[in-house]
Amino acid sequence: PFLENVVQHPKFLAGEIDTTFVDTTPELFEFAKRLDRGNKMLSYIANVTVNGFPGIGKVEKGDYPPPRVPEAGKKDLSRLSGTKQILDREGPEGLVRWIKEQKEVLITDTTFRDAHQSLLATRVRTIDLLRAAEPTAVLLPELFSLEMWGGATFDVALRFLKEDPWERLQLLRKKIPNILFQMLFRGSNAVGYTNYPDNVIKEFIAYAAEAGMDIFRIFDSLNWVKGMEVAIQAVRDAGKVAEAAICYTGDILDPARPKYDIRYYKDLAKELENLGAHILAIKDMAGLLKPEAAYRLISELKETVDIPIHLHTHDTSGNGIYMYVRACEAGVDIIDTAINAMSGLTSQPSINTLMYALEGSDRRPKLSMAALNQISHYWEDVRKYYRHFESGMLAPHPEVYDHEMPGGQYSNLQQQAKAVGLLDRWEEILDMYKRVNFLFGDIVKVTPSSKVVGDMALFMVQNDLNEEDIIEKADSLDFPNSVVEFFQGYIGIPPGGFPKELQKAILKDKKPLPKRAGELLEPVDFEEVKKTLRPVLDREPEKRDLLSYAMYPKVFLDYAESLKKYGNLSVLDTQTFFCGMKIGEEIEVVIEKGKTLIVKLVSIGQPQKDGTRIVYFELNGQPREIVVKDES
Ligand code: 3PY
Ligand code: ZN
Repeated sequence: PFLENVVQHPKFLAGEIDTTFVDTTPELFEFAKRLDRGNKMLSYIANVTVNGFPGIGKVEKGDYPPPRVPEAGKKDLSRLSGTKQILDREGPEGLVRWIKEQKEVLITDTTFRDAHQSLLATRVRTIDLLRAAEPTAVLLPELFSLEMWGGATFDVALRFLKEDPWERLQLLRKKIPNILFQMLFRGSNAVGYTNYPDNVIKEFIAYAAEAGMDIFRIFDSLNWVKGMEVAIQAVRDAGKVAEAAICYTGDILDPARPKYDIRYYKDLAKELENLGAHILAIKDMAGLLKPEAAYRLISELKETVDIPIHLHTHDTSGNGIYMYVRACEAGVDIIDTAINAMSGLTSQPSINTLMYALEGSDRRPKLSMAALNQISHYWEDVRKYYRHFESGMLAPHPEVYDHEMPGGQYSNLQQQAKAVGLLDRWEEILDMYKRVNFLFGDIVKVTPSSKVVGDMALFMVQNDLNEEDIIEKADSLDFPNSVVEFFQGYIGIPPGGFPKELQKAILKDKKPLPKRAGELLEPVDFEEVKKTLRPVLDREPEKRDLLSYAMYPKVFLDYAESLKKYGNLSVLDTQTFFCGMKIGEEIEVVIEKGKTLIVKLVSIGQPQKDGTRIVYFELNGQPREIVVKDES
C-alpha cells in the first residue's frame, strides 16, 4: 500500500520525485531478489519440516558430525593433467592407442552414478558430489574415467531432487578438469524409459558433448544393434568416445543356454567394432558373469576385436573381486569399481579391496591407497544422509545367478509388489520373473526390457496365471501396456525375434511396428517446445531445458513449477532437504558465492481451522512467518 501511495502521488505522477536512486543503487533490487529467494527457501524448509519428503515421510535429522572432506591441498586445478587431456589433445583414436599401451588395468570410478543408483535409489545430490569432486581430481588423477551421469540420474535429479542434471554436469566439469567423464546412454531410449525420435537422440548427444561429456557408454536393452547405431554415429560426429556395450545375459558356462554362447558375444563384438565403436563394453548389469566365464569371455574377445575392452559388473553375488581378477588375467583393459564406502552388494566391487587383491600383480592399478581411504571416509559420512533410501540388502545375494534380476530392479519391483499387496508372495514373483524371461524367449533384462519382464511377472502372479493361460485366455486378459508395446517392437527386437504365437496372442488386433521406432516417431520440433516453455520458465528457454523437456515433459514441468515456488534447492544441505529442520536449529545456506542465508527455525504453530500452520523462522536475524498446509 505504501508503494502504491507513492507511485500514485500527484508529485510522482508529475515526475517531480527524484528516482535516480533506481539507476544508481541497483543493490536495492538485488536485496529484494535475495529476500525473495530467502522466502522461497523458507517455504520449502517449512513444507518439508511439516509434511516430510515424498516417499520417506517425516523423518528426524540425524545428529552427525560434518563429513570428513579430504584435504586436497592448494592445487591449481587448471594444471592437473590426466586422461581428459589425452582425449582433448589426441582425439578418440589417440586415447585408444594410449589405453592399449598401459600395462596396469585402468579404473573407472562409478561412485557418482551407478554406485548410488544401485545402493541409494539414485538419490545422491549435486552438493555432496561437488564436495568430493576436487579431492577426487587432485588425489586420484590416475583414474581412467568417472561415470557420473546418465542412467537413472537424469530422471531422478529432476523428478525427486528438483535439480538440473545439466548443471550437475557443468559444475563437476569445472572441479574435475583432468579425468574423463563417462555417462550411461540407453541407446534409442537415451536417459529415459521409452523410445525417442532420432533427432532427440542426436541433439541430446551433441549438447552433452558440448557440456563436458567425453565417453558415452551406449547399450540397447535387447542387444539390438540397430537401436544403437544412431547414438554411436552421433557420438563419433561430436568427436567423443563411442563405447558400445553388450549386455551380458545367460551364462556362457551353461550348455543349456546356447542362445547366449561365446559365439554370440564374439559376433556381436565384431559387429560393434565394425560400426565404429572406439571401446567395447561388457555390461554385466545384474552381476551374472562368473569368474571362469569372465576369463574365457575376455580372452576370446581380446582375440576377436582390436578395440579396448571395458568391463562393468555388480557385486550382488559377492564374487565381483574374484571375477575382476580373472578378467585382469585375461587382459581386460578397463574395469568399473566404486569407492569402498559406496561399493559391494548391488553396487560395483570396491576399488580399495581390488588394490589388495591385485598386490604382486603387474596389473595392479596406479592409485594411492591413502587417497582411496580418505575419499572412502568422506562417502562413509555422506552415505548416512541417505539412510532412508538404503535397500535393506545386508548380505551378498548369489541367488541373482538364478533369477537374473538387475540389482536396481530388485528393490524397485519389491516396492511395486508392495503397492499391489503382493509382498508376501515375493518368492513367487522372483520365480515368475525367471519364467517370464523364458516365456519371452530368453531376453536381455536391463532398463527398459527388465521392466517389461517385471510388469508381466507381477501381472501373472496377481491374476494367478501360468504360461498356458497367457495364450489360452489372451482374449480376456488386459496385458500391461509395457508388455503390449514390447511385443509391438517399441523397444526393439530381441535376438532371434519374438515368439510368434505369444506375440499374436498379446497384440490381438494391434500390429507390430514396420520399422525402428525412432525412425517412425515424429521428430520433436524444438521451436515449438521453446514456445511451450517460455511462459512456464519466465525466461528464454535454453537448449538444456528443451532437451530435458523432450526426455520427460511432465517431470520437467513439475521441476519448473518447483523452481518458481522454492527457487534453486540444490544449494540446501542434504539433511535439511530430506528432513527439514528441528526447532531451535540454525543452518547456513549459501545461495551463491558470497551470499549466505542464515535460517533459524523458531517454532511451529498449531494447525488452524483451514488446515494450515504458521512456521516461525528467523532469516538473517529478522523474524519471518511462513504459512504451510499441513497435509497429515
Ligand atoms: C540404467 O540403465 O540406468 C542402468 O544402470 C542399467 O544397468
Ligand atoms: Zn550397472
